[in-house]
Amino acid sequence: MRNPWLWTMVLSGLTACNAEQSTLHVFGAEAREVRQMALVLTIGAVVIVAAMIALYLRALRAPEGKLTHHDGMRMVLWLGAIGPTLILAALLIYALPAMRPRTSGPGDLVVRVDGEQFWWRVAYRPSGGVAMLLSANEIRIPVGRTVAFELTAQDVIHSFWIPGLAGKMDMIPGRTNRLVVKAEKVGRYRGVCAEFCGLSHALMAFDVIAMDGPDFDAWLNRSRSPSQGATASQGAALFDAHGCGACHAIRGTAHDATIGPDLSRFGERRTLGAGILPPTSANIAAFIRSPQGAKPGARMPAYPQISAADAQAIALYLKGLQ
Ligand code: HEC
Ligand SMILES: [Cu+2]
Repeated sequence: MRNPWLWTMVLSGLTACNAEQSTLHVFGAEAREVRQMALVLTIGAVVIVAAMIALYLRALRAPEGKLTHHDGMRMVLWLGAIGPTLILAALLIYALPAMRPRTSGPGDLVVRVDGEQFWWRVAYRPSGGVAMLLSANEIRIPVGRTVAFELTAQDVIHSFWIPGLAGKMDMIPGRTNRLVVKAEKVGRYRGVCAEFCGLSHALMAFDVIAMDGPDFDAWLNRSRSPSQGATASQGAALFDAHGCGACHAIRGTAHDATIGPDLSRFGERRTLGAGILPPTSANIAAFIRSPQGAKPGARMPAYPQISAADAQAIALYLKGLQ
């Protein structure tokens, strides 16, 4: 404890680690491979650096003139050319299998995710000709089943990264990239956008909820039906009156626009504004009146003309959508 600053730095660094968004706490085979490789690389680097230090100390202690020019050249050849070539070749051979794209079959669940400024459009496409289901900012997947993410973007390049599940994959306008994963553990994990995409790039996250297979099927079936809570209320009337339906969809109502996030089951989501705020009615009301206050550059118009009480009523209505 001689240097309190050092300890403060180390400890505050550790508080940034949590199991929800971590490459060390994995719940998928691909992420496990990445972690394994990082471990091998770290150990290898430590061994090499330790060996260099040992060599350096030996050289310091050796009597002058002990090393001939020939010895020096031989060392450069081994440590500078042959050694690195062998190490890099071994690493390449070790890493090649991990680069093989994972295969997915016709029966797998396909989830299409579009990167938007600054949120995620999610579409589930189960096999067997079952209708597609739209959602946003939260992705549910079944444990133990292969899930193929089809990733693309509407505006600029984003990157889809669920550290606990797999490596990063770019989302590129006009192109569909595939990321095939299989979750091994039930739980909630966090994903983020890993490619700078504009003002609110750092405010673009999502939750991944890995569920038991039967729970997932039941959830998917339930989600297709009209949104519960979409009944006549003051909030519903205000939602209609202010034209929110021009951009948002709520299943079971007349609103089916796809410009903004689908709100059909908004009340079920754990976050507001793509992973950034807890969805309390106060936060939702503030977001409606000033989306840019929470997310600079957000593509939703501000509604300062809506009174705080009316915004609260809309928030209550939205929270009830399941
Ligand atoms: C011009 C299109 C547009 C209109 C009109 C609009 N929104 Fe939005 N809304 C968006 C976009 C785009 C986002 C995503 C913002 C982001 O996270 O970057 C959004 C996000 C939201 C969210 C957060 C959704 C989530 O998953 O966290 C809520 C809630 C919301 N809007 C409610 C409303 C309400 C209520 C109104 C009417 C008063 C409204 N919106 C009008 C485009 C619109
Ligand atoms: Cu992004």
